[in-house]
Amino acid sequence: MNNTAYLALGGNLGDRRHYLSAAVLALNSEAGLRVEKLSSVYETAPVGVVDQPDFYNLVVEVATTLSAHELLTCCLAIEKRLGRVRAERWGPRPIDLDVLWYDGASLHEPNLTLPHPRMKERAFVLVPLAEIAPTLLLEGMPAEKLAARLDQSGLSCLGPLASLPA
Ligand code: GSY
Repeated sequence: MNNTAYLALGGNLGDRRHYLSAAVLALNSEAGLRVEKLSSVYETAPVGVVDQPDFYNLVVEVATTLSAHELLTCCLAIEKRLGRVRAERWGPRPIDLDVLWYDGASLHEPNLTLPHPRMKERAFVLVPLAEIAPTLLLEGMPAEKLAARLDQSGLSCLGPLASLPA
């Protein structure tokens, strides 16, 4: 598997732990994709539309032979399989999988911008990312430095996914 990518997972409807576990399992079952690292799970206050339930968020590192577009297609298919209906853009959802970073690629296409255009402002993405990839450079700055600059008051670290009660 010759490419490394980082994906952000999150959801705030239904059994949030279950949806994260199911998404990680689904990713690992894809041909040409292996989950290499998993951050802790963070319970996070909603950003954007604030009048919705708190999210569970985590970030995974994957090794893959898929292209960035194939990886996006795979993420969208997993969301759909797990019951996500894309209704309100910033609204509540059982599970969301975003491609954050793919082998340092810089892409500006209608359905895929890489690195993810909003990741640097989002503590719910950068804090778990910095946990598993502290030295990853985003526009020349290590993820851990960028994360340290963000307001983390809406985040609470719950520990590893496997240790959360079912
Ligand atoms: O972009 C991902 C969906 N999303 C989230 C999220 O995953 N976590 C938090 N805390 N707020 C969010 N707002 C949106 S939209």
